[in-house]
Amino acid sequence: MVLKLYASNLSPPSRYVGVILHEKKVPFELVHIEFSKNEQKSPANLANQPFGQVPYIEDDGFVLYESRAIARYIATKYANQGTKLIPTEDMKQRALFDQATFSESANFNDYAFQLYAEVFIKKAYGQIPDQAKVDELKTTLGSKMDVHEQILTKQKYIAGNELTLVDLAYVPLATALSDLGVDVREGRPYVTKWLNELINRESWQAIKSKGLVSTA
Ligand SMILES: N[C@@H](CCC(=O)N[C@@H](CS)C(=O)NCC(=O)O)C(=O)O
Repeated sequence: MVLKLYASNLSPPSRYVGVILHEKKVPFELVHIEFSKNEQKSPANLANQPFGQVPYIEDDGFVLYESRAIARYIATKYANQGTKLIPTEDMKQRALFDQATFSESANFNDYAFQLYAEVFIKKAYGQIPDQAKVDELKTTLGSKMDVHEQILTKQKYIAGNELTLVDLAYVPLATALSDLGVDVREGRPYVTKWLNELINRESWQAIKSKGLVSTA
């Protein structure tokens, strides 16, 4: 049975899962969840995602939520097709990949998502962003991105010299923020080179141009 992705185009983690499915050449059926109707909190969706959020997947009766866990599952299940994306052979490479995974969540996503929520989501719901909070988040995110810049002077990608799932996790939120006028590339040549390479990948270009759409 074809894999089902429950997701919204407004959701950066949903778009991340779309990118990974594309990279791994896994066809999927999109089940669009309409935030304006609060569909994510319907009894059926809460039964699958108890926090009432997207994305989640259903794969032959197996339900999984949390975008990074979904990405790992897909990259592991389809290890022999598409882009590799997880170091499998070397224990230390795998540990560095884990380090990068948790670091992306703590040192990028936590601040970048709060900023996205404060600016984009509040505006979408007719609320006024708290400018002091926006400024504080921009400063903190900027200092975290300065550390990313240092990391990328020493290695090509976030977990080492090979592209992994972690690099692609940055793209949906970094580009959404750039559209809102907060470009994490600004003044950071190594971050710029790294992010531009990811943005130019076919997987992101497909999601960017068509949005999340069924491919099965
Ligand atoms: N850590 C989760 C985050 C999921 C998340 O925050 N989803 C948001 C959209 S980006 C959502 O469904 N919000 C609707 C709600 O909370 O009601 C992941 O990576 O999958």
